[in-house]
Amino acid sequence: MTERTFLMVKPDGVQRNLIGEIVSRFEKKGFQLVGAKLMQVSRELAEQHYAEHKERPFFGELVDFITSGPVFAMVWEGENVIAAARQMMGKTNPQDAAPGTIRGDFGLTVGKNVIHGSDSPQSAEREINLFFKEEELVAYTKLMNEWLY
Ligand code: 3AN
Repeated sequence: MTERTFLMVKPDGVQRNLIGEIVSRFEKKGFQLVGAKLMQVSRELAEQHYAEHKERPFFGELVDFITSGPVFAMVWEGENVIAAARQMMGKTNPQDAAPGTIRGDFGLTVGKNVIHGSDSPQSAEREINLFFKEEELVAYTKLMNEWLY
């Protein structure tokens, strides 16, 4: 089923020049980029984005970190992209994330784990709408056979 998901290179990933590497992995997998921007997240947006973690002890840390420098926000489209992107990201704690995953290859600590990705169709829709306006998303057809990716 074709879906859309929200992915974001966090401030540590941007500072460490990992945007290209991360975009490249999703492109090569066969997913399609439909929106992207380098941006500074405001405290208000961060608090909305992480609302479900409001009661967690690390909430303040989360908001401080995601607002500490620019992030690279993206919307990706493709077959089963929400779950597939989570697999490609690896486990939340990079120490548990398998080699070959983004967090397994590039992350060291749970607080600064390089990338965010929506965990369900509901969060994907909510997060896409939080970060992007409809006109910032570009739907287009790739000119290729379906088996050539
Ligand atoms: P994921 O990002 O894999 O969906 P969540 O939703 O459990 O993980 O957590 C959201 C974010 O909160 C994570 N990306 C991580 O940066 C941060 N986080 C999770 N657990 C901890 C923790 N124990 N201490 C500090 N930060 C945490």
